[in-house]
Amino acid sequence: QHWEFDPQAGTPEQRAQVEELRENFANNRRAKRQCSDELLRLQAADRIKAAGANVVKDPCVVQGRGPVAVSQVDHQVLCGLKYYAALQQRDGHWAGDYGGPNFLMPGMVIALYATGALDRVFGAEARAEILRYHRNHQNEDGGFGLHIEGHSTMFGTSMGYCVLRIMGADRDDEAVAAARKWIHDRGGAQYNTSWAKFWLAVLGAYSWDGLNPVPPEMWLLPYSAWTGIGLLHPGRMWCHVRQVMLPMSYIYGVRGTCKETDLVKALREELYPVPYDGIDWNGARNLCGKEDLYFPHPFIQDALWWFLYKCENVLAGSSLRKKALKEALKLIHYEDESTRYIDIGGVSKSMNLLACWLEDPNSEAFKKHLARVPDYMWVSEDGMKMQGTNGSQVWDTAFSVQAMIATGLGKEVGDCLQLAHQFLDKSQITEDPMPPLQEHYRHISKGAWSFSTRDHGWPTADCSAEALKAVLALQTCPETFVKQPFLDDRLFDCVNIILSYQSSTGGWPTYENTRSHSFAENFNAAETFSNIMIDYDYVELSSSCMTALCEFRKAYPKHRSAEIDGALKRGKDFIQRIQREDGSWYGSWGVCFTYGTWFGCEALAALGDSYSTSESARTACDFLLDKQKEDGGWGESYKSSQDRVYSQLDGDSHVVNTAWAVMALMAVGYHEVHPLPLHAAARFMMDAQQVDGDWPQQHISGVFNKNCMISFSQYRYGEAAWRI
Ligand code: LAN
Repeated sequence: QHWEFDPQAGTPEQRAQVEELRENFANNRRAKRQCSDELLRLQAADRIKAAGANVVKDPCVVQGRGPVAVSQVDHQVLCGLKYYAALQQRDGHWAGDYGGPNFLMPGMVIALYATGALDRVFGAEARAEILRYHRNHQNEDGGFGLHIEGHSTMFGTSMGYCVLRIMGADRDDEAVAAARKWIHDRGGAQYNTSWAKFWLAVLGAYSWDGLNPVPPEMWLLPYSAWTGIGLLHPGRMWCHVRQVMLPMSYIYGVRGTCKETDLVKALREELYPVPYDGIDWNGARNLCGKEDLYFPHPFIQDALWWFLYKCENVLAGSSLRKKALKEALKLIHYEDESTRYIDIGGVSKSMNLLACWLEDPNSEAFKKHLARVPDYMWVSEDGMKMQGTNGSQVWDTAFSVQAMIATGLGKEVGDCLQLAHQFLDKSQITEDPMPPLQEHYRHISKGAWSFSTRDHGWPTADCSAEALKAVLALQTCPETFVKQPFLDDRLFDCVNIILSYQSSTGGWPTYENTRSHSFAENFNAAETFSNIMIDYDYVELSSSCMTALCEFRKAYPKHRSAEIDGALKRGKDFIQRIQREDGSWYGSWGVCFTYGTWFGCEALAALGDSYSTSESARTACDFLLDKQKEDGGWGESYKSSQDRVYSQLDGDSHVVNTAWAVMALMAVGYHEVHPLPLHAAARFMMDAQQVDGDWPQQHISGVFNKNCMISFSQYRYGEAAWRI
């Protein structure tokens, strides 16, 4: 419904409100980059009003320094609960803005432009919203960041530039001119990351000769680890990277390029301060702007590219290439079919769509792809963006349910929880992808949940675990009478997949078992991301899986009990082994040490450790206490994720970091020994709650691959406030 957002819909007052919101966002955009999805709230305005969620704060509680009054906490929690319940969607999930990265929409726009299908997918309103987004997120220096809060980069700016131009902004438009200046001041768009070079080559505004090779022959390498080279087989790489390399290698192999339109010719001239025809493309292969360079290529990688570049003349047009392209297409179609043309993520979606068109512009596959572009789109007050995935439906619903039940006020929102249960029921993946799995490098899926929807269908360890916890909580909570509980077998299937994911280290990875060695990271060609080549074990994933297994064991003490006990023991060893000396854990998917430490503490607590009994728990608490800010809350900057050192946020604390820190401390019982720091934190969160029951949207909270931030707009609903 957000995709179809119609500016003419609603009453005149609502339309005026929309205009005001958008104006406010544009005016404040430098202070607050992540939008708070006001449009979503406006849509739910009637439901929110009916829920009667107004927060009236007791001034004594808010200003006083002593313990917070329980009655006031109850009141504010209830307001938050009613407010949040009113935001639930009709099918039972919670929807939220899952934007943030700035490099996703450009890929889609370029792919659609190249196929000539742009107008079929994006009508005039959508184009206006895409433009609005890009104008809103342009930095003051004229450039665009890798993500909405980041400093300007060549990747963001050159891609943003193409979108502005394709969407109809002309050469002299103020935003266009400022972006062009940013690019020219840094030597031109050839100082770019490999992914940007790829998209520019597709557009015809960069030469394929200026790209390090992405030979499709990689799919024909031997897979066996014994061969040595097999450890670099793409089938062993992290699924996200694999699914990007796949269509990229096909498009590279056929040199899939947009036809030479006037706009393409203009871009060749506009993106470079030097004549396009005079550019030394071979020399440009390894150029990358300093603003973009997060992971410089190791020497061994450049040596490989040099060798493959030499081979390319022989490979292009050979029968081996034909065979490799056929293999790549087979895998592309498999991914499309098994995800109902959604694909695993926003980068590969655009590339697979283009690959299908290149194979046959009239194909069914291409039409099916077009039909599922809207799944990735999201309209908010800052405009229309493309999300990292087709949403975060299961993930957000699983946490929302757990938070609501943790308040002890579940009966106040009984219908809402019932509906959420139905959503989780419908979204569990009940079968594996088409066989043979191994030939397509897929893990089992039966019993799992994906991060977004069942159609998407890629199983994730922690999404399965958190959804399992939510289902168990709903089915065992005395206040929520679930009408149709899951059959035991479905829960057993979920446990089966959780167990199947555990690594020999004792930890849990994201989507698949780790299949290669971190040595493969030497061949990470994406200069902006780190730790992308293989699936690693993470504290967050391990903790989610361990806490889920603990909950499951309580409900079904006899099912695979020895295996579960063993898995938990190995899991605990892993968690303790990766705890840092200062007591913290580095969080890879949220910002950052507060996020990781929350998961670390939850895992310890589930296995019986507490502040008073365990050294690990004690050092973790000491770490967190050391970071508590004067206002009682916690606030961590995304710089922590990039630099891997704790970095305080300037100014006020952040409600999301505060929630994580409070949950971590309470999980291990810190409050039973020292309650006052938690009262101060509670006061901060209560004070931050808005009159309608919501919490403010502050800085961006999610991250991937160390360097790119992503919005998790639902995190702000203050789970900790409810739990307190
Ligand atoms: C996500 C989003 C959710 C996230 C959690 C469930 C929070 C995490 O615990 C496990 C990993 C996972 C599923 C995850 C993996 C990487 C994703 C899919 C993303 C961060 C969303 C976008 C990102 C994807 C890789 C973006 C495209 C960029 C590439 C480098 C291919």
